[in-house]
Amino acid sequence: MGYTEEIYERVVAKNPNEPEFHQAVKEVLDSLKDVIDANEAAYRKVSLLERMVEPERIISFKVPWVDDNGNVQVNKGYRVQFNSAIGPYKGGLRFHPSVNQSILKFLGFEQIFKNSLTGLPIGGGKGGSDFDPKGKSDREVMAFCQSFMTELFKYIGADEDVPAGDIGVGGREIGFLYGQYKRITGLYEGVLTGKGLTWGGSLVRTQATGYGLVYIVNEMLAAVNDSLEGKTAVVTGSGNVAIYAVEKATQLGAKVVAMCDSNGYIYDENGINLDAVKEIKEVKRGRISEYVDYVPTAVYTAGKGIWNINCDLFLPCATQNELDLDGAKVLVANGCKLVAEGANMPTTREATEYLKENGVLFMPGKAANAGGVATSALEMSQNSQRLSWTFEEVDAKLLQIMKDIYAKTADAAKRYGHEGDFVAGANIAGFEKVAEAMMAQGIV
Ligand code: NDP
Ligand code: 2IT
Repeated sequence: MGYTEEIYERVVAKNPNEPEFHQAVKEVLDSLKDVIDANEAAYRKVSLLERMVEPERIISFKVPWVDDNGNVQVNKGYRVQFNSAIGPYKGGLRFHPSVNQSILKFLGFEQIFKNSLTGLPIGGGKGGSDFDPKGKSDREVMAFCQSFMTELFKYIGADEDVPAGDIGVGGREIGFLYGQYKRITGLYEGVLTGKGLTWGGSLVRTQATGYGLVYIVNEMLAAVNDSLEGKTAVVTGSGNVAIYAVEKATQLGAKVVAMCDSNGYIYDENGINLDAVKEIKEVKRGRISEYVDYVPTAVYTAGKGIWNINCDLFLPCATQNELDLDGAKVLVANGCKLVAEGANMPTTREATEYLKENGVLFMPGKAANAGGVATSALEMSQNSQRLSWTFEEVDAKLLQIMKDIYAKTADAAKRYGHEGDFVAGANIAGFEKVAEAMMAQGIV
């Protein structure tokens, strides 16, 4: 048995009941096989892989808070500080009822390689809670965030661990979390990213993940002498990543005809009216079904199945494992040319393999959605400098970072004889930098 297979078996044996974590580790280790085999003795000597698959630290804590009826609620809170070889831990906080240790470990593990790909000095981490912000009042969300930070503040800091948003955590939550951090510590520092523009946030951070996704899609198409112009796209989800992916794809000439949330999907043959979606989701915090009140010619379908809509480009931007093999088969049968992951691990392993085998250009999340965390790192730079850059400056840097990620990913795949396999390329390129740093820093 090779070193990568051994490590995978060890991960499964030592971390039972963590299927999402197993899935993320398997994909990375399978991609790294050639790289590891070429350096096996050196890596084994320092147990590089054993150390890489074990989080440096997992903090888990109780989050008690009082709801609007005066009842005490208790949620679980976590921070997974996975790897600090190339910089302070960096990664989002997710508030969703499905959150558990397996999901946060998969996200933290992915974040190590994603953050490496950005070329910026950030390590990998992730955190969150099983708290569900849906249907809660602003006061309840504030009470929860203040209680969450009252525990988390002990473990984070501008040079130590810098959380940000993810599912269920946007500008409102980051505001409440930041206020509490500042009140407890007395520090006005860049300890969170995704902050508001009047209190240390960066222009373009809100748009960054969605814009970055479309920038890398543009690179993928340009490499085959094609472009977004005239393409029909389907974007799943209707949260932060999805909304700004639709905005940029539309600006670059594509027509986005469908979006969804966890209840169902909308189809608008004339192209999504994004102002309506922004009002429903960003202002009213409503459901995507309300879209038909704004555009009566659009069609709402309850339940899953957005992949049944014909498209050239499919951009999953909702959550893990949302696209399975059956969905992938429908996409291929309908002539879909490209899938790029705005979400983290939205495509199951079987679906990913099927898409690649059938000639669909496929960009994995750790490359395709890295624009968000990259712009978070730019926010950290601005906070350290005590300066704010213009929209144009940040956007130009984001564009360049996404071009570099495409180039690194394509190049690493080619170097190891997997030309066009961006899953292999992203994992290899992300791994190389982290491995070099870990080898240099001794047994820590
Ligand atoms: P939001 O909370 O803003 O939006 C999430 C969207 O996905 C909502 O439309 C939500 O629908 C939908 N969704 C969530 N869970 C499910 C589910 N179980 N089934 C179906 N739909 C679901 O989150 P983001 O847009 O920030 O995040 C989306 C994805 O992008 C996540 O995978 C996240 O990890 C990833 N990501 C986010 C980054 C960021 O900067 N925000 C950066 C990189 C990756 P509903 O409202 O019904 O729950
Ligand atoms: O998955 C991700 O990369 C994020 N949720 C963004 C993390 C960040 O620190 O900006």
